[in-house]
Amino acid sequence: MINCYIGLGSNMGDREWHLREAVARLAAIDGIWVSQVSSIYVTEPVGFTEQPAFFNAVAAVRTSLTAGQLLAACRKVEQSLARKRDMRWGPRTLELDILLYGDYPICTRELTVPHPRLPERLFVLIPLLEIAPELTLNGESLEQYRQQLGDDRAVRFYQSWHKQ
Ligand code: GSY
Repeated sequence: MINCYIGLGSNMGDREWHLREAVARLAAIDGIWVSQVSSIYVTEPVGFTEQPAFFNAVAAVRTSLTAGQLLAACRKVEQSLARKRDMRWGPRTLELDILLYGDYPICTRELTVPHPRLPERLFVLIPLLEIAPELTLNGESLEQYRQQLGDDRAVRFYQSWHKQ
């Protein structure tokens, strides 16, 4: 069984519902067990900035799937939620990114893990730190990466995953 982390993002339609439904649909797939989900954060768009704010979260999953099978499962969930994305960096109903697949580095045409932009994205680092503060990447703690990025006002707590 491999411990993995999946980043979730949505900035179209009912953003909270997209994240919650994506986690439920991932959990319904054979070979995927969702063990923890971070809070939901409302985050300013990175890249193309003239688009609505994102909701972001990170899920910890245990899986018996290969990385390729896990990627296919993520794509299936995106498509089942009618993923819309007209521009490469533009708005999307749902994006699922495999951030880490155990300790394994993966570099194929479809998938690079650890996710190459993880260290520079506060909208990933902050929810990931919330559920896995002990993780390191290339010998540096996630907290060190977060501190190097400095100003974190673009990533704000929105709601706990488990609502009271
Ligand atoms: O890579 C995920 C899509 N994405 C996001 C995102 O999820 N959150 C924020 N804040 N900015 C983003 N830019 C892109 S592209």
